[in-house]
Amino acid sequence: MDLTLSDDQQSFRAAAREFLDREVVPFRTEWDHAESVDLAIVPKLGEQGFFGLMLPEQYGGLGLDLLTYCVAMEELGRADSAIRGIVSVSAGLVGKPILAHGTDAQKERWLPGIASGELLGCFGLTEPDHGSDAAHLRAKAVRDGDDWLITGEKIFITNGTWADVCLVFARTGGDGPRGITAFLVPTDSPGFERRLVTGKLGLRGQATAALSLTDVRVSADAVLGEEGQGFKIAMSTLDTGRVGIAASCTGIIAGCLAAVVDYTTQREQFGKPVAGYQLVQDMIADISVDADAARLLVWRAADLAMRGENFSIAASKAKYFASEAAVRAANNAVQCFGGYGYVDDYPVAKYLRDARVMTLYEGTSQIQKLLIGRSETKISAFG
Ligand code: COS
Repeated sequence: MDLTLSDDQQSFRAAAREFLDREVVPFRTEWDHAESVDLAIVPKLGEQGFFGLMLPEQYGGLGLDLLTYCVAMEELGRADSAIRGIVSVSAGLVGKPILAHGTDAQKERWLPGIASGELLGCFGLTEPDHGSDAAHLRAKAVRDGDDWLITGEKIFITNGTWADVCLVFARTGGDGPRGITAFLVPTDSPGFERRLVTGKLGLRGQATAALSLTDVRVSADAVLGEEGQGFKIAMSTLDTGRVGIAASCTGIIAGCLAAVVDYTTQREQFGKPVAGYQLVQDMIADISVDADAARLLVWRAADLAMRGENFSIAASKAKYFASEAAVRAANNAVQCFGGYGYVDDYPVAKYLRDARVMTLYEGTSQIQKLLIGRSETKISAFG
């Protein structure tokens, strides 16, 4: 594993940072207060290549690798996690499984729009009564001639009210993971209702929704992959999703480090910069080590994936460590800023609020630990 980025990857990072510093960073607080980003940013993110980064050129993508995607996620996480979520859900949780499991017709229909940002996707797995226990979800799809009728409830769906297509996981067979099928459902289908979830602690700029499907009719060509393979599609999609979350957490930690170094080397108390106090350097050192360790776990997982090896557990380790570290780093950053860290004049309060969800979604820290524990012991603690 090469621990340095290639020239192309470094150029991509520089261009991404320059774009985000210009188009996102100056507006992130305003969007956070408004509880919505300005959606005019979406096609600009598309033009910059964020949505199509890993999609092939034939669909309007850049055809780049997972490590470069992680670099993009890190930069997006540093700039604004709300924007990162819009990109990673549409590109990573919808575009990527369509590319991996879709028919040519499905790819032609959805991928060019996803790559340009003209279309947004959302990922309909979590239900009100089935979060961690996704294998027992209850949304149901029944056959009606050649069509399917889908009925069920989904919750905490990023991009939910904005998305054009929802990757819906619904039960088509018996209980458990083997009875689940994935469907690509246009969100303007009759019977597809969505409601904004408001009052979130963080990620306020992105739309999070509750979805309600009542006899939503889709034709047979809406099935993604094979019938009964939906859970595997969801889990393998989340493997890469978790690497992306971990990368974006690395961005939060790196952003905290930059903000803290900048502030504490200028802010004076008792006649000298607060960075000169050992107790402050103690916190800065912890943030710095967390940034390096999180990034290395992300790159290790990406490297395994790019070499075609199983990377599920490496993804869980990266996601578990980086998300916990992001919360820790943001909390330390607020401490270094004192009272100024508690208000929106500096980025660290938002980093802390945005970081908090990272240990919850795409699999809680506890789920990641149980996956790691099962892999080590060969004993499942689930169920
Ligand atoms: N890639 C491909 N297939 C996978 C997989 C992966 N990463 N993980 C599991 N599978 C397959 C298994 O191989 C198994 O296949 P077979 O039926 O052929 O044996 C099947 O899926 C069931 O797997 P498993 O037995 O591991 O399922 P469990 O119900 O024990 O555990 C957990 C599943 C709890 C790990 C899973 O439900 C999970 O990750 N939950 C968290 C969900 C989540 O992240 N939600 C957030 C949604 S996005 S905000």
